[in-house]
Amino acid sequence: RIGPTFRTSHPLASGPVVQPAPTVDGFVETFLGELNYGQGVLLSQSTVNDQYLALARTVRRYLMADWLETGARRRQAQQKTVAYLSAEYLLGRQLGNNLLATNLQDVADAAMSRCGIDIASLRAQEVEPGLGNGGLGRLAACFVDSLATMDVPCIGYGIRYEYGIFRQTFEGDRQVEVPDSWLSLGSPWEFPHPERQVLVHFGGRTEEVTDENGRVVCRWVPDWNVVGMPYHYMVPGHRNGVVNTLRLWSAKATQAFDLQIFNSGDYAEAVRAQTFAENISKVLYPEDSTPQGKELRLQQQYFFVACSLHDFIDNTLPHDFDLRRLPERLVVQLNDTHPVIAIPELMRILVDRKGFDWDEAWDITKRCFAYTCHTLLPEALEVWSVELLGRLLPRHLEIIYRINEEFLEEVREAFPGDEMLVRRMSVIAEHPERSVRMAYLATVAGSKVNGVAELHSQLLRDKVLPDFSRMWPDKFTNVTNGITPRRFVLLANRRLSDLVTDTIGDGWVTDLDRLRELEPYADDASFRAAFREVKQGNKERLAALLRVRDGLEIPQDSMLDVMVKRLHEYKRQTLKLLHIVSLYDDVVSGRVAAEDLTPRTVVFGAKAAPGYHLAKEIIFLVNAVADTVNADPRVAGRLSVAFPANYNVTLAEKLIPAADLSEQISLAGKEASGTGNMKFALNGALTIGTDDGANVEIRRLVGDDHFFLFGMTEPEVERLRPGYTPSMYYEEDARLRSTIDLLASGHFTGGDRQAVAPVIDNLLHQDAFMALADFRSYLDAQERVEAAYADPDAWSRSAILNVARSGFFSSDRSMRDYLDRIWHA
Ligand code: GL9
Repeated sequence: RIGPTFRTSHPLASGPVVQPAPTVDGFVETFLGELNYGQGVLLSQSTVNDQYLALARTVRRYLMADWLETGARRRQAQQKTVAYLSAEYLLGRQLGNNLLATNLQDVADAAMSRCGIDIASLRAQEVEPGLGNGGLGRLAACFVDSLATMDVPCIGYGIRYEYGIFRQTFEGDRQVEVPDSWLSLGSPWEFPHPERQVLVHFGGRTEEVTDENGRVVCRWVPDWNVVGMPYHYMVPGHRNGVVNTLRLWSAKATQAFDLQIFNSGDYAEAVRAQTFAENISKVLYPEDSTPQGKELRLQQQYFFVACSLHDFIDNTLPHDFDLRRLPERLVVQLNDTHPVIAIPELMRILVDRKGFDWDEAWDITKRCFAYTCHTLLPEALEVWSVELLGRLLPRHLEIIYRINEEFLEEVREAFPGDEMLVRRMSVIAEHPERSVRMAYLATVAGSKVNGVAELHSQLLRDKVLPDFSRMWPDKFTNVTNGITPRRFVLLANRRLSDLVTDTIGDGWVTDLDRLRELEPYADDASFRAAFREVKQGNKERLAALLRVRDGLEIPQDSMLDVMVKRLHEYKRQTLKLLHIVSLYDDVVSGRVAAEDLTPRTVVFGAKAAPGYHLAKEIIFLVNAVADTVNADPRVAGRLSVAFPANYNVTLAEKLIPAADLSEQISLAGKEASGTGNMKFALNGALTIGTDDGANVEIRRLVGDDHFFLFGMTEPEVERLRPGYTPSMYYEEDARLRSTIDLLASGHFTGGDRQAVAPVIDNLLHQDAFMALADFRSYLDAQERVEAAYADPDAWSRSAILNVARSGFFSSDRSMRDYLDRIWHA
């Protein structure tokens, strides 16, 4: 039905793709064309959504020319391509970023005002694609941005979820999840390519058959399938004419389903079967760090991985490509364990479909894959039960068994007589049920395994995969995470960007180390004053937004203290809450006069996984404390708490540039890296943080004097762990006792003690992440913060040095590290 590719020598077929003129006239003409012929409305009849869609499609036209040219150039060049496999991409809004990348911002502003349209209202119309949970998904989005900016051939592969991360609302202070139907008003940035669709199989059984050469080969006889439909997103480099591809797969029922509907007496049942197929890409799992082991999730993983490998091997490489040379043309980066099923899938393609013998296929496979681990929490390492995997992917299970058998032979050779070690290292776990350890499979097959910050990579070697790192010390490496300065400085913080560019030129945007040139200006009083004006402007912008978005009032002239990240016990939002309650307690108990409090506004942003009960209780408590504190005249103008709902990339872009203080207070050894921490430092907030994740590197770079360190170190945590008794801290620290007593009394919950019990009981009797042990040290550090904040000149000097010394955290640098240490592309 789709027909062959057009092959022609017609002169028009070899010319460049013509872009609309990058002038106000050209832009207006294209915009009106899109509005009239694309949307089918007159300007005089158009809604804001019509105008937004037409504007987006106008920008898309400019990008499309570069996308087509980049694709043609890449096909010619035959370079190694990075296939970034990620179940999540937390892209954020596209319009602003794409205008910035194409340098069309001013043209678009002028063009819209010529049409009598306020472009700001169109920007606000965009619903961000929330196709990720948090840091891991946002990291993937930063990485593809950097690779385009560096002109590295990369295809980002993932899933086009129909529903992204849920929209968070609060009802009676409790989180309520609303489905995120982000596609419902139109999705101007994507375009499907049905000619690249892929068939994906599931279920069934395997059998041995004799092939035409008389060899006994294995064959998978699946019993159902779905079609993967690719949707393309353009990933523009920063003003370099490069546009890379993000290829997201959507599941559709195959014709077999249609036929079944046609032939079936039970029409309704047949349609249900169709829905079943399309469920695969229906919704993003909102779990964070605690995989649920659900069958649909494994279906999603295999679905996008199978589509992506097929797409690359059969539709991207030249038709006559010799697959023995695959590692010269492809490197697959596995973003966590979610896409690890790609390893047996590539083996299956090579052995079962392309006729390679096992050893050769294994050699090729090992050279194609590398694996990034993003966690240290043991419960976050994915395992799939053999029962489920065998039922859904019987051939893959066989392949995994054989990989494991040969690997364990290698272990026995390297460490003879150590059967305990063999059992520990086996890809197949026997308890509590027989299951496949995906991180182990990735480590066995991957050419490299990396952690995401120095400390994390070290702990990964020492604690999570110690046997593997002993066997293959050279396999392990570190690449510290990074963030794109385009979105998180240039786009999010126009005021700071202008100040920086006026001072040192604009080279920093693609060479962030040049921010170092700002260092001398930290001692320049007029620069510090300008810097404070930038902060003040960003605070006012935030206040205006929160007023209309959430009906929240945040006082000006107060320290903006921000803790935004997923809600998780290890991140310790409760420690922050205890701090707030202790400040409040100081005033209401009369120990401290309100005038002596440093005026402080604490802003939280956090979603809890819908099934994570304790996290949801913590959200409730934060909201309850916020209500009480904000309504109490005794602390008015001195302490306030804001918890805007539905923290996402769009809100982050407004919050982070306004922050004075960045809260990075996880228990040491638990936060693999963090990336919010980097965004705050680059936007001139000072960090109060533990010795954890990338905080360690931030502190080393910005200097001890410009970072508020507190809490136990990772080894101290491990030493304290046996017999840790949180109630001891309650007994011994009067300030902590008074704080917890006030919380437990029901003061913040209208006298309801029951409502606070889950959080309080957990803190006093479990406290798995040792908030009470670090409480005293945290309060001391907050006092140092207050003392520092009292001297605006010293504070802004520190803030400027944070900016100047954080260039290392550009994701461009992360990408260089991946290229040098892992991809060799
Ligand atoms: C995470 C880690 O927890 C973070 O510390 C790390 O910065 C990011 C990116 O490497 O990866 N791993 C993980 O599962 N999440 C992370 O943020 N969780 C979510 O993305 C929700």
